[in-house]
Amino acid sequence: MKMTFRWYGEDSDPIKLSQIKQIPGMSGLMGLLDYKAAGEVWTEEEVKAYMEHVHAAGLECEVIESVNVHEDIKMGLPTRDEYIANYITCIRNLAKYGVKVIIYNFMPVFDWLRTDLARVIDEDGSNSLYFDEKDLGEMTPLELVRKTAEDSNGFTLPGWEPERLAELEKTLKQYENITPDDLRANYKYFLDAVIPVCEEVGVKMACHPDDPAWPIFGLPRIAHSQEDYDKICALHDSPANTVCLCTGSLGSNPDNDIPAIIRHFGEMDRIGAMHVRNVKFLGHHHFREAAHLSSTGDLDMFAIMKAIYDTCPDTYVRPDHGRMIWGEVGRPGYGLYDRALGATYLNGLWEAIDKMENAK
Ligand SMILES: [Mn+2]
Repeated sequence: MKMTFRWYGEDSDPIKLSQIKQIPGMSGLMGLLDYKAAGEVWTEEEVKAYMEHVHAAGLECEVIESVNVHEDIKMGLPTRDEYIANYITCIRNLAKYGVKVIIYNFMPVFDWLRTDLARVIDEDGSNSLYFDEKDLGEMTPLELVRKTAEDSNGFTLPGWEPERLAELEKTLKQYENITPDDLRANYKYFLDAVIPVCEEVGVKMACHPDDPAWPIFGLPRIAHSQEDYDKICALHDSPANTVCLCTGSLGSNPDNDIPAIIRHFGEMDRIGAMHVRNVKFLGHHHFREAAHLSSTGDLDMFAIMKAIYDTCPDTYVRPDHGRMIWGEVGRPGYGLYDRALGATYLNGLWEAIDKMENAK
């Protein structure tokens, strides 16, 4: 297991690489070039400069997140081939500088969604990301986007880049006639093009789940259960076609047994990376994010780390969204303090599991 940390880059993340380096047991980043729009080429010069900067701080960067798939690819438009060619160039450029895993998603229009980015937790006065479908029911997609932008302390959320949302209504309309099976067919077209390149250059594509783990605004969503991921793995059968198993995203639906799903795909050698965090269920389609510690939420983090240990022990792990604590002001979900606590806790669970297994 390699413990890693999501970082948005020197210009848009208030957290410094030197701070990340001081978190015990941190091997490196799950990095990204956050200024890149979906469909753009990440040039070799840009990737090289980024990697040199990260390495100079004593950190690795073998995992890259958010090489976003252009909407035309998801919708299967004739222009998709040009964007797929750009995607392949990104894969090649990233592989050249040591990237082993690329995390992406195939969610139409929206990346993760919340109805409140700073819900105060009564027990201790911290705040965390929150979702209540009842609140969503009264909001149009456009209103939700506007509210999210206003609430995010001036930072752009992943997948919420203003340029992507300028034509939101048009895009929503285009999706009205696209069924989940259509979306899967478009997904297969994409995988058939990129996975052979990944095999050639030694990169795994890791698909992040829908978040929350059910359809939103009537859009087709195809990555929020074990059955969904079985279908995705079957679209292009290759060890390079893998899952980014995000415990908090899949775990937003209590029907998803997270340790069992990790074991299922871990045994298939189809877990490219793990995002590990906890959620607290508050009702039907109603949850908030919690500290990583098992007892503060509803996921069993020991069972999750044990499933990783048993079935995919060499994978990359990062603490996922954290709460905002100790007065920190930053990007919602991506503060330094609570994620550092999360990483330390997960490393502690790992050490205990490892020592107990070796003492047998
Ligand atoms: Mn995640």
